[in-house]
Amino acid sequence: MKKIQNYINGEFVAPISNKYIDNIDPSRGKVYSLIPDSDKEDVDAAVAAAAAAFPVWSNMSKDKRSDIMLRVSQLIEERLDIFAAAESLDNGKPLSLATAVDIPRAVSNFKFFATAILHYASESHYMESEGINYTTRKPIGVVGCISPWNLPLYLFTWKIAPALAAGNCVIAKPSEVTPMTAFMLSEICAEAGMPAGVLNLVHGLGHKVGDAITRHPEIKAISFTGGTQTGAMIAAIAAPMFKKLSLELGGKNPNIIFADCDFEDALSTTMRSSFANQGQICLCGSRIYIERSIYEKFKASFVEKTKNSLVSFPSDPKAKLGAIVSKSHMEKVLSYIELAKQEGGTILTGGEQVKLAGEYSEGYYLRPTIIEGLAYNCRTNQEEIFGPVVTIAPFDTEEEALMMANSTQYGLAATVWTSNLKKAHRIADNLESGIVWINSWLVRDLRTPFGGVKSSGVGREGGFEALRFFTEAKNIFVKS
Ligand code: TXE
Repeated sequence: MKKIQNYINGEFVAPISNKYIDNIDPSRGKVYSLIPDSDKEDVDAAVAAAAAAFPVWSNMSKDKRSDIMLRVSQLIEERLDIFAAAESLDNGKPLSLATAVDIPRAVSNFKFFATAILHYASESHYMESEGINYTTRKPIGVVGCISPWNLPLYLFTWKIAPALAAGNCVIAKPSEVTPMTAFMLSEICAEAGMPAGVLNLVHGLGHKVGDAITRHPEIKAISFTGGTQTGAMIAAIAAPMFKKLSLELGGKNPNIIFADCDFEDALSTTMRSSFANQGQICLCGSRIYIERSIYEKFKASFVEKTKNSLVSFPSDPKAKLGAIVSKSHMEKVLSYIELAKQEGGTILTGGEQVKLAGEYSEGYYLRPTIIEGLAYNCRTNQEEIFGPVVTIAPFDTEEEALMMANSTQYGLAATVWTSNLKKAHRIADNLESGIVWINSWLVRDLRTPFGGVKSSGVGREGGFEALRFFTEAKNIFVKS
């Protein structure tokens, strides 16, 4: 059985404890590889290597750093099919999705930040008759990147690429649920000529490795994507140590669909925003509010399309939904469906497990689920489910739609569907949300600020925002 190794100081090493954790293929419900069960000692070794490498990497010319990172991007692209197959196996997502979205985005993340750093400039502020201020923005040193299981290589590279481009050395921990493609990336970094110690991967459990990264005094900044509760724990530890923090947390995103929308576009995009990646994307819309005059029509078409969405094994080219990432997560999603029933909801379609035949009979599959008849403020409509489960409800006025949309503790993303430009702007302006898509969903321009408000997080990723996060500003005044 394949054994994943930590990548520390340019070498593949076993965890010091020599203990491993099972890595499960969710499409079959079977162990298929082993992950290092690392401890604080492994993190300490990684930090020592990163600190030693920092002078080399941070003093290397931007051009050279950029070249190495572009080479990483190229090597991932050359192996796109192998990476996509590994991602799909590790996570359970359809192979078609990993091939079209996850791995190409990892390629883009490296390419984008490798070139962004060449354009990153710092400011100067001239003061008439007094002098001039100029600002330098230098890398922080050793930084930590902790990523989740839903878009494994996509989100992992979204963090480490800007950190590396800015000249930092990185201690990275991919999710223990989906570590494979990050491991494969470490093989590529060595091949691309990245100096030893610049990127270090320590695999293992959140409460051990993640916690050790959070607590390590030499790690000065932490970029985290994951659950809101975990984010709160990290903040509680890191804040008194005055670490820089970027937290991209959960969402409970509203889709607001007005009667004057392009119906077919709203419908097909809502299908994607509800069930892409089995609903396990922090940007998925899970509360769908539809103007009453088109409610019944929208509901009928949405339910019909959802019933016809094929749930199948990930390598089935016809699969619209693959496996849920783990047994425990599937059980969590099922428990929310039970809660919805207790809260008075009606399951319009789905609501149950799907049993596939043959080798996939033990896999974790759920039918996409639509629920109606729930109060906007019940738990099902307030808590993040993070699965292929959405609720629908009618609204009568803009004010009512906005009130329901803004009623949760979250504020990550929202979609608004209307052909009325003024209304679109008005709603977007009043949504408590870090991101609003009008007549679209998940259109990503890597230059834009990405992140949420309220319990959806702190700070923004993307473009120069990410480069600013991964650098320290110093202002220097010179008297004239
Ligand atoms: O996330 P965790 P989980 C949400 C979603 C999901 C819930 C839990 O609702 O059901 O979070 O998912 C590491 N110190 N999202 O359990 O635990 C962990 O090892 C430091 C939303 O997978 O937050 C992993 O690498 N690190 C989300 C990473 O944190 C710790 C994506 C995320 O794991 C740690 C995923 C600790 N004490 C889940 N405990 C999104 N917004 O994209 C765990 N980790």
